[in-house]
Amino acid sequence: MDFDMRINLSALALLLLAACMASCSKPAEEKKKPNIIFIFSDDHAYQAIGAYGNTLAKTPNIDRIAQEGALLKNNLVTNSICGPSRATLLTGKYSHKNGYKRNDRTLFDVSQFLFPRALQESGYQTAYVGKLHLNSLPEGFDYWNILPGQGHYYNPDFIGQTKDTVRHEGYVTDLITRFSLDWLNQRDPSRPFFMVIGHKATHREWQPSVEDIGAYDDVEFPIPSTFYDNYEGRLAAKEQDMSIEKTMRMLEDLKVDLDIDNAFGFRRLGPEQRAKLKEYYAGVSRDFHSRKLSGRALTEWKFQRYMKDYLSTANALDRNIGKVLEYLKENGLEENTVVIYASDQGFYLGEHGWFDKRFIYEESLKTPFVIRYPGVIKPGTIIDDLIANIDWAPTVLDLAGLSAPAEVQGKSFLPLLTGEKKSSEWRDAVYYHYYEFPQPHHVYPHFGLRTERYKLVRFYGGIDTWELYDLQNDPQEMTNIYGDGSGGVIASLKSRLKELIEEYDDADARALMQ
Ligand code: SGN
Ligand code: CA
Repeated sequence: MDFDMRINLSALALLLLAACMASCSKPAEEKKKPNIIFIFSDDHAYQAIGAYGNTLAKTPNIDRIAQEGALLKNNLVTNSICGPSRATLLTGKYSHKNGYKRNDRTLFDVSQFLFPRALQESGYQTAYVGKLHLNSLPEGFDYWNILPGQGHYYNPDFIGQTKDTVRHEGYVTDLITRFSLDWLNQRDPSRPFFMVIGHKATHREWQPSVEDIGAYDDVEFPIPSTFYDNYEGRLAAKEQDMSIEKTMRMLEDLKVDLDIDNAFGFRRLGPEQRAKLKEYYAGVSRDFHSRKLSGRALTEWKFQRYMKDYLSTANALDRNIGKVLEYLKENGLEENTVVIYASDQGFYLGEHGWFDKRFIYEESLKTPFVIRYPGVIKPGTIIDDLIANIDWAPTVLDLAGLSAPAEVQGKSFLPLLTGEKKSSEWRDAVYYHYYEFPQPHHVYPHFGLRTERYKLVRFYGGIDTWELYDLQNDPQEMTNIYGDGSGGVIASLKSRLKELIEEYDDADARALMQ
């Protein structure tokens, strides 16, 4: 072989190598990292979403995420309340491990492992916009702009990175979306991003955007079959203070005879918009007085009004999710951006006669979760497995090609979403522990577990009761069969419960099980 030929051969080899580097399949970690948007609402019940079976609610954009991706049917929270759910989102740990058990003055410990920080360290740009509700400022985010505490619906204040509290004109759901898209516009397009869009909607007191008032006025909502529950055999359920009949307030919640000009939230509005809401609720009040209702008719009227304001508030939420989806499409980001929509917990829409959350019962234990990742998650995927909110952090890390440290208590369900893992390889039970008592809503602390078929619960802190439900025969949890000779089932569920208490190292529950 002469010299020239040798040079040509090496040049050819180099060319082949270069071509392969450009087109041969790359190892997984070299694949382009996806952008991830986690849209996180507040108190938005799965029963209020079209994709979860509600035929009256208008949620086309949430439904679209589900149709184009996956819907989790059993996405359970581990402590059904706002701050604790957010602390679990950020840490992948139970409340007793991340230190945030209640919505009180606890300062969330930001020195612990927070998954957005791990994303940052791996090159992601990160942002948090909207409701955080953790008494601490965001950590692990390059950009943030948050609501103080619960925030306001109309002309809300935001705390930005200069730590100043600034009032912005507009409706909270629109503003949160606008700030999120503004940040996307100025990001570095050469690096992937992760963003939490944290909504206030649909939290009490359900104050809709002016453009959505009256959106459900023509709808008569079906009364849930458990609406007149008498709580027999369930002491904690009997002693709660979260019923539509007794707890829901005519003034602040239902806006009957509410002095809109001076009322909390509404008084922040400018005169023009305030006048529109004033007129609308004056009509509601007139209608109410003309009916002269009492007893069940009164409670049912309250339920109808509750549903109307709740779903009208959710309309802006869904519309704004649509704006985010549209933005991704217009900017060529649709293919490589994972979009997640979830709520911090479930909520009662009249089931058991209630609003609010807290209980381990199905409506507040389960929260909606839909996710779209084109090319990776098959459209129309339905996941029945028992997912818990401790799994959200490790799943997002997995999407970014990162693994969670040992202290994270959840596990990634990405393999379930892609079909790489079968249900039989997943967990058989989710552990739950709720603490906040007595205020607000007087729900006794409790812990327990939910398996595919059963739910075993122990209430404590003033009462000491056990409850057992067979969800196959009693999906609405109306009959506590704990005292009914279900001995074998109880023994095996209690032993599984003890195992979970050990696995998650819950000292308070361990002491109560002695
Ligand atoms: C407020 C509400 C309660 C609600 C908590 C917690 N009362 O206190 O009804 O349970 O927030 O909600 S209100 O009169 O202020 O509306 S959470 O979603 O933040 O956990
Ligand atoms: Ca909440």
